[in-house]
Amino acid sequence: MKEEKEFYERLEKKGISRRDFMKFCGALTATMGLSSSFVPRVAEVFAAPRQRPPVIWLHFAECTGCSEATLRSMYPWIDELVLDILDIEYHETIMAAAGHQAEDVLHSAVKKYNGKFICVVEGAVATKYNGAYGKIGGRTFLEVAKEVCPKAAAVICIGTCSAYGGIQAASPNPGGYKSVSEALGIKTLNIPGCPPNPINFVGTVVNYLLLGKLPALDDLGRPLFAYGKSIHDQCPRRSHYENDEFVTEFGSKEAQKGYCLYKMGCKGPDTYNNCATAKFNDGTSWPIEAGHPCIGCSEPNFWDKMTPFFEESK
Ligand code: FSX
Ligand code: SF4
Ligand code: F3S
Repeated sequence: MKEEKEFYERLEKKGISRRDFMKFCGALTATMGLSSSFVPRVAEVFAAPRQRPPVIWLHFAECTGCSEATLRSMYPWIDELVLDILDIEYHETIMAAAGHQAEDVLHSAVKKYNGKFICVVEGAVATKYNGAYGKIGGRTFLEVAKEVCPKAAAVICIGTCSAYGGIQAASPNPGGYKSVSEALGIKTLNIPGCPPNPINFVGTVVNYLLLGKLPALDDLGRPLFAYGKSIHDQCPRRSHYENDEFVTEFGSKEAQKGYCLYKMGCKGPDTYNNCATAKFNDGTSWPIEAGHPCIGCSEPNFWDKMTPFFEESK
C-alpha cells in the first residue's frame, strides 16, 4: 500500500493524474485483449511491482528509433513506467557507463543473471565476413549476440530489424545481415514495426508479469494480441475500398474525403499489426489516419517485398 501511495505521488509530481494513468492502463488492457476487469491488476503491475525482471537490452544495426519510441514519444512518462517494472541492467542509450566500464557491466550482468534475464534486442546481426560489418568494443555483433542471447530466459526482438533483418537485410545486403533468430538459430518473441508501437512491447512485458508467461505467438513469433489481424481488416477506410472509392493523387478531393489509399501503394492488406486500434503518440493518429499509405513496416523483408512504396501492389 505504501509503495502504491508513493507511486501515485511520484506520478502527480510529474503532472500525471491517477485518471491519466488509469486511462493508459485501460488502453493497455484492451490492447492486450483482456477484459476491463483486468484494469486494476494491470495498474498494480506498475504501482506495486512484485518482481522486476533483470533486462539486458542490446543494440545492433538499427537507428535506435525503437528505443526512442519506447522511452520517449508515446506518453512523456512511459519511460518512468518501463523503468519501474524492469530492472534494466544494460542499455547503451540510457546507461551512464561508457567504454570499458559498459563492457564490464554487460559481462557481469550476464554472469549474475545467467538463465534469468530478459534479453531485448534492437537491430540486425551482420553475419558475412565473420560479422565484420558491425562491432561494439572490438567484438562483432555476432559474438555479442552469441554470448548473451542463449543465456536469456527469453529474447524479445523489438523492431523489424532484430525481428526480421529490416533495412540492413534489404537487397543486396552486403553485410549478410540477419534477424537474431536466423543469425543464432534460436526462437525469439518478435515485436516488429519500424518503429514498433511501444504499447505492444509494454503489453508483452505486462502479460509476462501479470500472468507469468509470454503471450501467445503466431508462426512469425509475433504476439497474437497485437499482430493477429491485418491493417486492412481494421482500417476505417475499408468501406471506401469495398465501394471502389480510391485516392489517386495526394492532396486531391478524394484524399480530403478520406478515400482508400490502395492505389497510392497501401500495403494494409498484406500487413498484420494493430496500428488502427492502438494508434501512436497517446492514441493521436496512425499512418493511414494521417493520409499516408501503410508501407508494411512490420512485415518480414518489407524493404524488398513492399517496394515501390507508393505504387499499387501488383
Ligand atoms: Fe529498425 Fe529499431 Fe526501424 Fe529504427 O532499433 S525497426 S531501423 S525504427 O530503430 O530497429
Ligand atoms: Fe485497406 Fe489500405 Fe485501403 Fe485501408 S487504406 S482499406 S488498409 S487498402
Ligand atoms: Fe507500419 Fe503500416 Fe502501421 S506502415 S506503422 S504497419 S500502418
